[in-house]
Amino acid sequence: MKQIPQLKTMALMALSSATLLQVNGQSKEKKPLNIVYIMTDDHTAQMMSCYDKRYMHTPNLDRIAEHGVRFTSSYVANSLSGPSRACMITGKHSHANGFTDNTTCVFDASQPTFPKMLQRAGYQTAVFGKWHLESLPTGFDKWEIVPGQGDYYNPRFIEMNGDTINQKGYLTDLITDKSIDWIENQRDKGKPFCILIHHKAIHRNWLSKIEDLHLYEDRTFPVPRNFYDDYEGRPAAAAQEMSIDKDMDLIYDLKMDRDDLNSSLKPTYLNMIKRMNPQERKAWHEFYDSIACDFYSRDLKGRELAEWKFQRYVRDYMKVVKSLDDNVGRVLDYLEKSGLIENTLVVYTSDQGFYIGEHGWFDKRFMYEESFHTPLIMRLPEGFDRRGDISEMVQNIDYAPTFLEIAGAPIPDDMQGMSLMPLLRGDKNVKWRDALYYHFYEYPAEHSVKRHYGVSNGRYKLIHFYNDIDHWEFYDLLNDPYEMHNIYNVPAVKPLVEKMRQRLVELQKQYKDPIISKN
Ligand code: SGN
Ligand code: CA
Repeated sequence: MKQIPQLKTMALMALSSATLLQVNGQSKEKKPLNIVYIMTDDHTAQMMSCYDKRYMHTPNLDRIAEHGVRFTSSYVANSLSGPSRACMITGKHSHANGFTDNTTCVFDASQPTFPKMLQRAGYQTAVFGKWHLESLPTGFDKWEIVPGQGDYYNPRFIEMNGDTINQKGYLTDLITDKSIDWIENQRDKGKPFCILIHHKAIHRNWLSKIEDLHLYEDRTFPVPRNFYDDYEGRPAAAAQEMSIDKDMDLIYDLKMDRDDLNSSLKPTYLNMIKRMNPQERKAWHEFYDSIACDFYSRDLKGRELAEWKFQRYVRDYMKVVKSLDDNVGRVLDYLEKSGLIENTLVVYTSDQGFYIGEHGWFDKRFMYEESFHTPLIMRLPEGFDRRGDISEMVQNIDYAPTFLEIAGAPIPDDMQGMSLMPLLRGDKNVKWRDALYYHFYEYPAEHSVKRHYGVSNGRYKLIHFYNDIDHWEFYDLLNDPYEMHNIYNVPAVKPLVEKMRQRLVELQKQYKDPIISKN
């Protein structure tokens, strides 16, 4: 076990009901900490006002950060849903947990995961919502998941007995209802608990709640400064198929449907609309059909069309965030009202970041900042005084060891993440990592993002695209935060590149990634 004995003792103390905690000068009985882990899908930090004020206000997410911490250098290990979820529950990189991509993998559910270890440490565990690991959840006292990507409207849920049931309502609301109901009525209240609330929101194709359809329609946003990227010196970026201009489907993504028009994704879109009840469908058509009528009458071309698509995309995305933020508010209100908030850690994150027009894109996958980064904010319980920003580089493999330390459970030696507890406690002289490793595998596949691995130390980033390409990129994030200039071949930076290449190989060896870079 790699846990420092002193930390382990402190974590065990958290479980002892006899422990006294000093709060506002008064001694209080210290109860074991509960964990409420809320993870959304494709929610990027640009769309959270606690990170970025350009787009929208997210008052409830901001509540989490205000009463706790905001991680400013939070990253994923492999920017895709299933892989991120596998990294998160195992505390291991993709090659080590076996779930490298969404298209070919089935998660080996017999392997050790933090929910199983929390159960052994005396916790009640539950997960509701998107699971996306192909095998069924293990290590949970209660689970109810959506099949695959899930449906926004009147969705299907898979229950623990294997039955698939249809439910009425909007998915973000339903996942929240089920989660609150489990905490309030179903769990064993004699035990601490850990609940994973896994939303489908804000995943493509951004179907908002009917009540929120009208929102943000009076707002227009400047396109990001690198919206018109020419991908010079970056052949993998040039080869992608996730461009708002070229690949975003007018019908499926932007809801500009008309009876006489077709697209490859139109049948999928129509199936989604079919899930709505007649009133919902009517309101939907009333809203989008007039926009479509106006759009087709204008026959936009070139940059005008690209920028029009960007505005529609941003507005629809924000509408889905709005109901997510409302539902996060419902969870926080419930925890406050029930008094549970005092000894509950609330974590909010996403399975990865997302492009909001940067490089002209939607989607994720690349090790470039917008999709390598993922939001991470935590509302801290009583006794944790740390507030504000934590700038150390953290990764989604760190969540599992963090939760184990909170529960006073041993952290297995082969877990590759680091517990965030020293950062949350504000320990002085914390010895933290100086670089992060990343590896993306899903290619050939949708959006055509080539396989790559890389290392980032926050200032410099080295990426190797491989498989049907052999191409290196090197970025100076301080001078080129938008990653527009690949300076890999600039002679003056050669020593820096070599240093980062060494670090990359060290990390590949440390994490035992069989791909170890040869160059
Ligand atoms: C779906 C989406 C993709 C998306 C993947 C992975 N296409 O296949 O745009 O990249 O999911 O997303 S769609 O036509 O079905 O909307 S992930 O977050 O689940 O990894
Ligand atoms: Ca995702």
